[in-house]
Parts: sequence; C-alpha cells; structure tokens
Amino acid sequence: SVGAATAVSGSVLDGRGPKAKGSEVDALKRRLHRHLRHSLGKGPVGSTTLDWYMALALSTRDLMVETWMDSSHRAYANDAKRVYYLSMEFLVGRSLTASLLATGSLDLARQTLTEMGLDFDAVCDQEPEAALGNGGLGRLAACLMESMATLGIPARGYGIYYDYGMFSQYIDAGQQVEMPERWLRYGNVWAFNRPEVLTPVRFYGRTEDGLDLRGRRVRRWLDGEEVLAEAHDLLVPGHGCWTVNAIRLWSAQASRAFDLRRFNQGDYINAVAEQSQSESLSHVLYPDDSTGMGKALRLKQEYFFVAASLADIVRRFRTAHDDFTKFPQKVAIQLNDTHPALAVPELMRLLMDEHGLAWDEAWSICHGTFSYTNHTLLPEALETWPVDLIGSMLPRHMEIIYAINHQFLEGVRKSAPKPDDACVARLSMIDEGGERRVRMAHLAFVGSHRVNGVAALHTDLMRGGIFADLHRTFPDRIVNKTNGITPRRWLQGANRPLSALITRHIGDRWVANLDELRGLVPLAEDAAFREEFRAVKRLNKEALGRYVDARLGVELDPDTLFDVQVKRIHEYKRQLLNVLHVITLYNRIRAGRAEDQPPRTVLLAGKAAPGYYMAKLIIRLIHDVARVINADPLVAGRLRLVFVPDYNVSVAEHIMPAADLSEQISTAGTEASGTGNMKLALNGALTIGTRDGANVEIGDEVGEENIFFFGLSAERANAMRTRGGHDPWQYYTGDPDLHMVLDMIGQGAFSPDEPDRYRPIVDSLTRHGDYYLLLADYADYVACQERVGRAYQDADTWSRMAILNVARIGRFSSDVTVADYAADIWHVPVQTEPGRTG
Ligand code: T68
Repeated sequence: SVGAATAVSGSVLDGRGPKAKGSEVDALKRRLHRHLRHSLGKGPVGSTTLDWYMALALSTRDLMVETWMDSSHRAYANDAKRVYYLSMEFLVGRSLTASLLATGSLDLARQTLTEMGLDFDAVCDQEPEAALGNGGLGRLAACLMESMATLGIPARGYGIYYDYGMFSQYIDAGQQVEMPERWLRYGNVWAFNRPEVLTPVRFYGRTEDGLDLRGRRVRRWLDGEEVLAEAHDLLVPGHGCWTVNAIRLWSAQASRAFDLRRFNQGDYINAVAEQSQSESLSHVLYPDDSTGMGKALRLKQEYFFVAASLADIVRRFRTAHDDFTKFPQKVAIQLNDTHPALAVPELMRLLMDEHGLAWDEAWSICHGTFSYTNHTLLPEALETWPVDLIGSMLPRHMEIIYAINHQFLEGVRKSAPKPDDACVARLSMIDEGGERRVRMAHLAFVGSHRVNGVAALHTDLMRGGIFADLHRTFPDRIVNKTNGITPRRWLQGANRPLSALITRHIGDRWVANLDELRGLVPLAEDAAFREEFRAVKRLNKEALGRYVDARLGVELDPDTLFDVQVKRIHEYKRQLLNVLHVITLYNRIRAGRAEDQPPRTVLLAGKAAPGYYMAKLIIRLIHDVARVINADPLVAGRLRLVFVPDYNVSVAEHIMPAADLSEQISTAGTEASGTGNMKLALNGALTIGTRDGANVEIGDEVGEENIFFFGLSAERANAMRTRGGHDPWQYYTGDPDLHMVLDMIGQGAFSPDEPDRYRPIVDSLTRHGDYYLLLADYADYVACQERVGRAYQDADTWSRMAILNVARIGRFSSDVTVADYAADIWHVPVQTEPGRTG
C-alpha cells in the first residue's frame, strides 16, 4: 500500500515540493521504462509525449490497485454497509495529477520526468478529460465519490460509460459549434474493463401471470429485446490513498442469444446492423443541462444503467446473505436526481418477481434503501415520461408504478385531514393534465426514506414549493445537505502556489480537514502575508494569461481585475446581466464617468445546450461585444471582454486560481446551490452575487462584509413574478444607462452587419416579461459592481477580504457534505483520521 501523501511543504512560491531522493527517482525511471516497453511495446527512441503520459499513468495506477483490492476485501470481510451512488453523470475530469497527489508522488513524478528531459505539464496535458457529465450535477457526483474514498466509506458509483461525453465547444465566427469528443480514442488507463461482467437488461415485451419454481403465483416479464451491460471500473483514490473505490460504468453490448434467431435466418448484414443499434445505447451523453428533452433513447439509458446496477448490487448482497431482511442495513442507494428513479420499481420487481417477496416486505426494503437528491426547482427541468412510453418499453415497471401510486394515494385518502381531490391529483405520480405522464420526482420521493436539497435555501423552497404537498404528507422526509467540493482537486491540485503558501504558514492538515484554514484568519492582519498572498494571485493570473494566449492568442493583463463567470450558459444564470454591466462600464469609461474604477478583464466561459436558442445567442452576443470593446482605443487598458471556449474541468482548474471576482448572479430562487461559487472563494476570489443557493451560506460563513450581495431576495423575486408588479418598460425608460445599453444591443451597435441580430434578446427583456428579472436587478448590480471596483483599488483591503474568504470557506469541503449524508441518510461510519490499509 501507499503511504499517506507526503507533506506539501514546498518552500518556493511556485508550489513545487521538496527534492525527492535519488533512489526514488531512479526507481520511478525504471517503472516508466518498464511500462513503455512491456505495456506499450515501445523503446525510448521514438516514444511520444502520449507514450510517456501512458507510462506515467500506468505506473501511478499500479500504486492504487493494491489498495483498491484491499479496500474491497476489507468491506467484504467486515460485511460492511455499502453506499451506492447512482448517477447518469460523473464529471471526473482528468485523473493523472489527482492520482499522483493522492499517492503522494506528484513532486517525485515532476522531478523524475524533468530529469529525463520531458516537460511534465505537457505530459499531463496528453490526458483526455473524462467529461461524462454536463455541469454541476455531474461534478458533484465526482467530488462526493472522492470524499467517500477519503472518509473510508465502502462506496461505489454507478453510471454509464459513454463513448462520447460532453461535446467540445468550438467558436466559429462568434458562434458555438459542437464537436463530438472521442475521449476513449487511445483507451483509458483509469478504467478496468470487465468483459466477463455482463448483465442482461430487457426492454419492451409483455407481462403475464405465471407460477414460480415453488408453485407461487408471480408476474412475469417476457419477450422483448435484451441488451447486455458491460462493466468498466474507474478507480477513485481517496486522499492519502488509504481507500480506493470504483465507479462502475456500463456500456451496452448486443446480446448474442437474442440475435441468434436473426443470424440463423441468414440475414447476416441486417443482424449486425441491429447489433450496433443496440450498442448505440451508451454512445452519447445528453448535453442538455437543466431542461427536459423527453427522448425515448434517454429513458432507455436510464433504465439500462439502473437495471444493470441493481442486478450487481443484489448479486453482491446475496454473496453474504440468504434472505433480504438485512438489505437496508447493508445497502444504501443514493439517487442523483430523478434520472435513476426507475430503480424504485426495478428493485420492487426484483424482490417480488425474481425473489418471491410479498409487496409489503418489498416496499419496506425499498423505502429503507433509497434516498433521493433534488438538484433543481425549475419546472422545465422536472422529469416526466409519458405513461404510454414507459408502458411499452417497460411494461412491468408501469404496472408497479401504478400499484405504488395506488397504495400511496389510498393511504393519503385515509389520512386526516382528508385531502381534497385537487390535492390528491397534485400528489399523484401520474400527471393527468393532457397526455398522461409519470412524475419521476414523485416516484423518487415516495420510494425514499430521505429526500434532500443541495443548499439551505433550496431545501426551504422545496418544502414550500413543488414538494409542498408531499412535504405535508411526509414532514420528516426532506432534509438539507449543502453541496461541497473536494479540496484536493480544487485547491491542493489546481492551485499549487496557494497550497504551498498556506501549508508553509499553517501546516498541511487542511488538505484532509478544510476547517483548518481558519488558521489563516489572524494572517489576514499580517501585512507580509497579504503581500505573499497577492504575489500568489498574480502568479496564477500570469499563468492563466499564458494559457489563454496559447489557446486564443489573446493577451491578458495581470494588473487588471479578473472578473470571472464560468458555468453552463443558461438564462437563469444571467450571463446576460453580466454583459449588460460590461456594456454599461464601457459606456461610462468612454464618457469619463468611471474614473474611480480599476481596469478590468471580464472572463466568461461555458457551454450552451445544442438546442437552446437563447443561450447560443448570448454566446454570440458576448463575442460581438468583445470584438467592439477590445478594438476600441478609448477603453484600451481599461476594459477587456474574453470568452474562453470549451469550458470543462481542466479549463476550470486553470481559471479558478486566477480569479479576483466570482460572478454568482442567478435570479434568487433559481440556482439550487452552485459549486463554482465555492471553488472560486476557496481560491481567494470575492463573490458578487444574489442571495441564491449556497451563496447565502457562503455569506454566513465569510461574513457580510466580505461578500458583495445585491438584488432581489428569492421571496421578493417570486412575488414579483407571480403577483405581477414587474414592469420591464418602467426600468427601461427610467434608467438612462440601461436604456442606452438595450438600445445599443437592439439596434446593432455590436452587430452592424445584421442590426436585428439581438432583437430577440432585447425583446425577451422588454416585451416578453423579463422572466429572470434582469431589469429589476440591473441598477443594484451595477451599483454593487462600482463598490467592487472601489474595494479592489485598495489592495490591502481587498486581500484582507480574500484571505478571510479562504480562511472561512472550510465547511464547503465535500468531506463535510459526505459526513453529513453518512450520518443522517446512509447510516455508515466515516474515518476522519486515515487508518492503515489492510
Ligand atoms: C445543478 N444541476 C444545479 N443539472 O443547477 C446547481 N439536469 O445549482 C447545483 O449546484 C448542482 O446541480 C449540484 O447540486 C445540474 O447540473 C444537470 O446537469 C442536469 C443534467 C441533465 C438533466 C437535468
């Protein structure tokens, strides 16, 4: 096994650690050459940077495999309760540096490769991203998995091994173009394929009554078609590599047995074509974030990974138990949003139809096993599926869903006070208004013993909003579990200079216990420390500048305020409000009305869903505005707007450390939590934001005086929208700055070749109700930005605030989040001090 991570005790500013011993370097050189020769079939002559990446990755993986096996044997031997995290998405990003850090060999690897005449960063840069997710939801799954391993929880993730993860974003003439990304082109060092672990998954067919082997009446699901699920295990090392868990991802394989008939009919070509059609099930991740798209293939993906995962979970449980009574004591299954909600009827089906349990027994097992995390309250994002679609694709599940609903509503009708019909209709799992549809959130809610929101405000809004009726029916079910981020990737790995600075002053225990950062509080008053802190930030800004220059050929000035908004492009996230401010500032600088403001570089990045017209138009507007502003000599050196294309985890790792200002400006009540807000604060950026999602709790922690809040509260925003009182025209006509900005956009100041290009954007604000209340928040936002600018002019004040943000952000470690899930939902112990491995 590998020892605990070597202390990050680098004494130089760039975060490079102490020099490794010559013997260790020689040993690593030998391992690299061995892999180059025996695993890759190459000699040092003619080897490419990619070959060296592979050799280093394989050598690092070697360090984790023993621990992985120890971890699973330990859990097996102790018959420990296991946590299973079911998620359509795991946005893990790259694994090499994370694994080097976890095994304590990052500095050694850098030194060794450098001695070999290789460029360590270029070698790491060869790794493709595992972008098996859209955004926050998928990245949260990755952070939680890392923390579960760090806390020694025997856990496993379950998801889909997409051939194509998130698309790459190219910008062509200012517009987003989506390109497929074949991330598995050169194989994947971090996953062990298990071609022998094949689980059959059935679709379509019919149901009938029958008898089981013991002569009992059972419901049977027959015929239809079968697809096989093949397992790929992705390693997840915890900090210090005391525990290594896996994320088991399924890919679709055509079923041989099924195709035999067709092959025998002699239609070889068509049979092969159909084979590849069933394998297409796991080809592509749906790139829509926070919207429903209702495609049958998506439903098929959902059931595919749920069925394979539950079969696997039940199989593992059965190796140690003859009956199911202890199932909920040994198995906790977390549903990451409603995408895996079919797990509820699937487990019922397995227990009743395959294992002969009675309904009540099966139901209490389900209920004790499942819990569900909600990530959004946006109505358009709540999953529903047509009854007819589920009925034909999964006929047995539709029967079970009806039965669950029947039992549930019977119970509700008998309860006091007796609910009226309207209330029963709202509670029902079937939405009867129009085409009948299954409400997946209701299914997940009723099938779980705990339902959680991802920030305190979001959880409150769940209780009072869409889940109000269910909450009244089950008042103890909804709990809050505020999101967190892993400090290993987002500080220790992404920001080596700041890590080294922190460790030099307070030791390295913060890596495993982020609250230790509190030790920095007194240092906020230490002028020398503030000086060092600023030097680190500047170094990171220069590094980002080099990165952006290399990719875009755009130079960034590290002496300007780096104002950053990086996240999916969505109207509710209000990137457009940011653009309105940029144009306002532009106009004011030109008019000599921003003399007290520092020079700014506004950085935006994020992908738009391919079919999301408004989001794509906003990306185009950003580029058009950037072209005009960046070419205007009147604002040269005072204002720049830059869009960084193809935002992903690796790009985030470059941007977070360099940010001065973090834009978290969603309409209050719309962003469930946000996690970029935590990453940026942890890296010493100050937040300008609304009182939305986790921003509220970040404010509570860092102190009101160290964060820039503006805008409507969730309560007022909601009241304004539902009870009227929002008159966009009044803002438009009443505010000369706003008037000018909207006229410029609407009349083609940024698109002279096509003056009407942005009419739809202006109309959405002025004529179509301004749903996300940009105009209502505009004036306060602009005023708040002025305060930000003035605060930045005083370097000492600013760094004092930034240091206090870092010092007080510790509770947003995903270790804290996971410990809370473990205690309150999963009922599994956690190890806070790393123990010895097996
Ligand atoms: C995000 N949701 C929330 N959804 O928007 C964010 N949706 O506030 C929160 O911090 C984060 O979850 C973690 O809790 C998403 O990212 C999706 O990506 C998504 C994907 C498919 C379908 C629906």
